Amino acid sequence: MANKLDRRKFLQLSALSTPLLLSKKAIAKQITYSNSPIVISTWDSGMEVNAAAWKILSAKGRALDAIEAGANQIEDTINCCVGLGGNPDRDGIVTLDACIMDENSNCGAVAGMEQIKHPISVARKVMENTPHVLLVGNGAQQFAIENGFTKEPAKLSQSAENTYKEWLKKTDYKPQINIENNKGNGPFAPNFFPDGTPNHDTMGLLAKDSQGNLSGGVTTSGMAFKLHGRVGDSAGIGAGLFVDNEVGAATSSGVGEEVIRTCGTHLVVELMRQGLSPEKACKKAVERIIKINPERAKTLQVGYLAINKNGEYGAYAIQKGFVFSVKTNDENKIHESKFILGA
Ligand code: SD4
Repeated sequence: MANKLDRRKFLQLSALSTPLLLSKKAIAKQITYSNSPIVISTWDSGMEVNAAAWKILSAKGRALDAIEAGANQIEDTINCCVGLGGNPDRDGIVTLDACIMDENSNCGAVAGMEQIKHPISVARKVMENTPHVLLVGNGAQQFAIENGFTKEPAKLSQSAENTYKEWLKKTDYKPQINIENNKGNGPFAPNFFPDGTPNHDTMGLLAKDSQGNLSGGVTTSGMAFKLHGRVGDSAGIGAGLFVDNEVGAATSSGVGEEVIRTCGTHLVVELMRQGLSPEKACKKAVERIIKINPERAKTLQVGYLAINKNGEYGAYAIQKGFVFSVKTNDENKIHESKFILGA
């Protein structure tokens, strides 16, 4: 009898205490993770971008501020693919796309904007100072000037100028979208041009701050030698960037048309919501692109990069060659993304 009672008591007690123990464990895990800031960025150029963002994150600053600082770092650097030194469109004009999103689902973007050095900061102003999400072209530039940004001429980096001149010689005046004619820069870029100039690509970055909040941003001059007026995924919330503070965040690099077609980063975040790890979610989103048109996918590159609420991260690409940079308290390095085709 005594035994029976003891056993019943024990069962009652454990029924009560198990959820308590479990939830304590879960909370402890959350607290550990939420105290650990992290920033991840597309490409190897993300190392310097992460360093700029880390100054803010390590001082317990807000992820959104870290994103802007990181993106500004590369916008200030003369390179082929971001900012005013970036690759021009087929008419030789540099047009910039950028977007930003915070932990409260606030977002802002600019597209096809000319002669403004920091499109990510203009995107942030769109988010904070207007009821809108996206401003384009002259309207975006006008808004930027009204908000204190100065107009300055684009100055192509040496590599952007060289490849544009080469492209003019060989091209049919067609935008380059596939692997065959896009080896010199863009989504199939080697990390360095033959003359040693860094060949950095579209910058997408995601951060979690010490409060556990997520934010993200993308900044780019877009696909090299695109049609004038073409806007890629990098200005598109749900395409080049998506953040859901309950779940995670994702960004993309590569042929924007494929990302837009599949609402790529929104898809990645929704897959994480269903329980997939960042890497598995990125892989499924890449598979979606391939499934839609396997032949076309063979000629294209798209890479996804994602982080979840716990600070776990992952990436996946269609082809070999996509790399990303990670900075946490414990690591500061470049990772190679896994890929599907040609494996
Ligand atoms: C675009 N996604 O304009 C950008 C280009 C890019 O690596 O990411 N290139 O489509």
